[in-house]
Amino acid sequence: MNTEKSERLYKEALKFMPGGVNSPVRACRSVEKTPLFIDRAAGSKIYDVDGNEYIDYVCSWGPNILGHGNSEVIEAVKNACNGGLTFGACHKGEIELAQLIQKNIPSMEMLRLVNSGTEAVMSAVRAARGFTHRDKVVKFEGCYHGHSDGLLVKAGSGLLTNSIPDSAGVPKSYTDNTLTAVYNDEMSVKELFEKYGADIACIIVEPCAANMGVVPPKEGFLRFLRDITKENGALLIFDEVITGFRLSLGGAQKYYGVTPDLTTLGKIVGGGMPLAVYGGKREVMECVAPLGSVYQAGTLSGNPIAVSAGIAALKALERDKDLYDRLDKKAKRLGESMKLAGLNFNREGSLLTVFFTDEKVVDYSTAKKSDCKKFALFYSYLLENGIYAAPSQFEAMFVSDAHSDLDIEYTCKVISEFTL
Ligand code: HOZ
Repeated sequence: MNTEKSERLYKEALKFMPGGVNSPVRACRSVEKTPLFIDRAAGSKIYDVDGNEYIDYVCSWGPNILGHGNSEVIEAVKNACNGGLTFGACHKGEIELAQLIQKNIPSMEMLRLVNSGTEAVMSAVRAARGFTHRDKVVKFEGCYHGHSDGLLVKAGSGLLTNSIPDSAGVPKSYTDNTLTAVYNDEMSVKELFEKYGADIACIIVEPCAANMGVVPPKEGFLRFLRDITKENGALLIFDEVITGFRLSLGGAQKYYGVTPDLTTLGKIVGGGMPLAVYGGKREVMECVAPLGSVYQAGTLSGNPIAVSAGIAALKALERDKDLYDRLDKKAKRLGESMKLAGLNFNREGSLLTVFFTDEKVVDYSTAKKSDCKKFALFYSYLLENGIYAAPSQFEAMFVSDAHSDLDIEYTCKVISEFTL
């Protein structure tokens, strides 16, 4: 595989950006590789600047559920561009997108459009605190909720990948109100509520964790979180930045049948453009300015181009009644090939992660037992065989509707022949 041009560009990039990248995992350090520089992508494929073609299971870390460059999304974006790139003012598309979201995720009775998952989560937590007049937030070890100060505690994703325990630059006082519990462990949550119950504003959780690798919730875990928050006057926030419109059209809350008070969305909802959302119970959202005293704002919020992409993507998902079944079948096939190769993996819907530990991965500590050196070998093997996966043990493989049967069967063959 010739990657000369990528290597040259990376050297150049290193002069300007920390680690040569704009998001740490992309630096490929944990898999000891030079990042590939991408030239273009179409459908299920991604092409680097050296002309190598790969079947893409990163899908831009989730948004591309329809594959790259879906024609309806592209068309919508082109049309929107003709009308101007940003208004910083109200427009009709915002209402259309809000309606589409609410129709499919009815718990989002009122919502706000923002620009990134980090911003959505930060704002949702602020709304929860404002509504409850309480300060403490419960999060789970290994769950990643973006990079806002208060939530960078035992977070997954890039921090786990790069072995960064907690971020420097976050004053201790900023995380004093962040309590951590163990994912899938009810007792650890009960203990926090026994000790701090009256001060806990909310629990925030990835309903299916996907930033310590994919770790589905145990039967009854989300229901338990729903009950304990209700009993204690706290709110339940589902961070559905990854699972929203991914596990089902109604997100993880529909998939698992548990309704949170607040939800955050990102990735798919923007159709590949920077757009995210937070929302939920009307009475909570009415605390947000200008109705209430919880402040949150943004120049590019509701950006017309991003909104048009989101509308087109959601309409395409909504129209295609078999799409989620198809995704599930494809991911199931990939899982079968992993089984055939004797690999330990977790799968939920179209999200998968292979772990290199004999133990079942159910939380942060079992995820961390995975041998990252072995993962790096798996990653390189896939890449050499034209398969592009996330360069991190602690991220997910994403299946898209653009993956053809041929793509899947080829990938299955490659995976099933993997040996260490
Ligand atoms: N937090 C993202 C994955 N869960 C990282 C995305 C990126 O590096 O682009």
